[in-house]
Amino acid sequence: MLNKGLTEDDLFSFLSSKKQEDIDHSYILSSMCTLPHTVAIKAHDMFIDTNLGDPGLFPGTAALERLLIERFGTLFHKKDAGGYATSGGTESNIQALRLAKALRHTARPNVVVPESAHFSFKKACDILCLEMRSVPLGSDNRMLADKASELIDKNTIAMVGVAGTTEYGMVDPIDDLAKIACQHDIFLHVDAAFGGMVIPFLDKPIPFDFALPGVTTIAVDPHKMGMSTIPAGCLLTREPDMLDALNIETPYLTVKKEYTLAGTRPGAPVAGALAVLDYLGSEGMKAVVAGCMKNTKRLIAGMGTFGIEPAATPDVNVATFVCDKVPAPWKVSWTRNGHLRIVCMPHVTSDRIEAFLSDFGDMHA
Ligand code: 0PR
Repeated sequence: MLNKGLTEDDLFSFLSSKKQEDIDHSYILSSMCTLPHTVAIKAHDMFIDTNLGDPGLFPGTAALERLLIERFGTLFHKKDAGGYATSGGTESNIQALRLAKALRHTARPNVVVPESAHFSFKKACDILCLEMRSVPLGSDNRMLADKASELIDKNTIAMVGVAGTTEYGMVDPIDDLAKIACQHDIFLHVDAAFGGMVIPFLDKPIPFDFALPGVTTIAVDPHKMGMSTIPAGCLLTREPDMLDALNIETPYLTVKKEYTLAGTRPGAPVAGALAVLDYLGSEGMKAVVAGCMKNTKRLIAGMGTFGIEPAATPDVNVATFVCDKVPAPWKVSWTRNGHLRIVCMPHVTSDRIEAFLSDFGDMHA
């Protein structure tokens, strides 16, 4: 710690020098986060001092959290769904499995998870002492439902399906998984951290939500395609009071029990997330998603003109290619199979796609 504090000028010139070291979003093609919407920033600022960890002190902010859950419940065909605002997909996935474990007692619990699942499930299984059984993918990069079925036994407490996989942007056959979950009477958690704010707004939505009877919980992240400020995730439960199974006593707070993982929780990104949803409405979200999907298709077609093949036909706005090099200073990512991966987020506008294709063409020539 500094002995004598800095002047405000010195402090902020230091901070701005560090900010300049960050990568300009114009060149970020690898992220599932994006620039927050202006209304999210405004709402975030307004609620900057709020803590949902002690909701009795912030009843207005707590009401916004309930509204956010209600908006997603309605979007996911279960208006009275339960849930709460998490810090993102990792916390939602941990809490979903924690809930499954609390509701189903077995001596050696296991969970059946697709090979494509996000690494947060490894953290969840580690923390919760669950055996993780990996289900292989088919040639279309989707989880094989019949293989999942084969891995289920009397110690299986939950199955996971992904609606918008991190690496290839695929939606697992959630309808088939939901039927299997019903047959075996197990929990089905759908990780829609990315796809939950894309799929409902597609021209032809793919079934993935509570409209399917076997779906128990859904993770969705406003801080990805919801253009909120970070950190904003949501965990939704089919039954309104399901999370009560995780309650622990909090004697000296304004509420006497809590089921959340974090204690202190920021209200600001919750206000930011709701602000975007209510400002854009489903018409606005459809326009955002249509733009991202159009850019994804344009990128795939553009790469095709250089003889670069797509590695998958994505359901959502994640494009992958059989390609091993891109020009500087573009920031892309590489899947575990070595494919080039570009996420066409809202900040990746059609102009940025054209600029990338032009630089790629120059390098490729
Ligand atoms: N589930 C899915 C399907 C995800 O894609 C992710 C993260 C998570 C869960 C975990 O979410 P949180 O990171 O919010 O806990 N997907 C991105 C990834 O790992 C996150 C990300 C975002 C990575 C921006 C890099 C980046 O620049 O690729």
